[in-house]
Amino acid sequence: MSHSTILPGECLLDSPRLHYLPDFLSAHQASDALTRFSHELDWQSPEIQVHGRRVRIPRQQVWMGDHPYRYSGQWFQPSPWHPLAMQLRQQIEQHLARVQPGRWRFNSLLLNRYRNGEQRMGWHSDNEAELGERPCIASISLGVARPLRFRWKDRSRAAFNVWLEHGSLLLMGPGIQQQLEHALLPRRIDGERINLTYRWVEG
Ligand SMILES: O=C(O)CCC(=O)C(=O)O
Ligand SMILES: [Mn+2]
Repeated sequence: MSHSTILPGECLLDSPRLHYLPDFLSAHQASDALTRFSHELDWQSPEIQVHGRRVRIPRQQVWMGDHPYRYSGQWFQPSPWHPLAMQLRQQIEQHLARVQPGRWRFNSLLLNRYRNGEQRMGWHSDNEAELGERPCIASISLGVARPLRFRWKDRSRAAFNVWLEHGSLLLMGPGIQQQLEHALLPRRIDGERINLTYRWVEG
């Protein structure tokens, strides 16, 4: 049986696996989470080193988890777990345990906040050494829908967009970070969006 028949939602790629569940959270749960995270977290726009220059990231972020995390060559200390972020982590883990026991586990979370369509994240893959050999990442989106653009590193196939809707869950399975890059490009879209990417970081 293929994953797409076990797990509700849309299997966008089978191998490596990219799976999209549009209604992972109810509309009410998603809206409540958007309000709470935008008000209750200490959002920061740190400076990072890009081609030898210090530039402020064009979005806000909060890192939560059990270990320090390296991002764009810089180490970040995690904030304590917000109870709602922990609850959503358990909701994802319980959902995945039913379909793939033992495969998915998360001890860290990067939250990104894009206040408007100008705010963005450039091309990258989440393949830092501390994420392990074949990282699995679960990503919840809240607020205005925006497209996450994917491209193959070897350009063997066409780039494509995945529109990440309010309350959706995107699962990036083993191989996705090795074979593809992704970006949240600027768009003429009004409204705020918050994204939660749950990861496993080796301690
Ligand atoms: O905002 C998004 O959906 C993308 C976030 C992302 O790629 C990341 O946190 O590594
Ligand atoms: Mn990413």
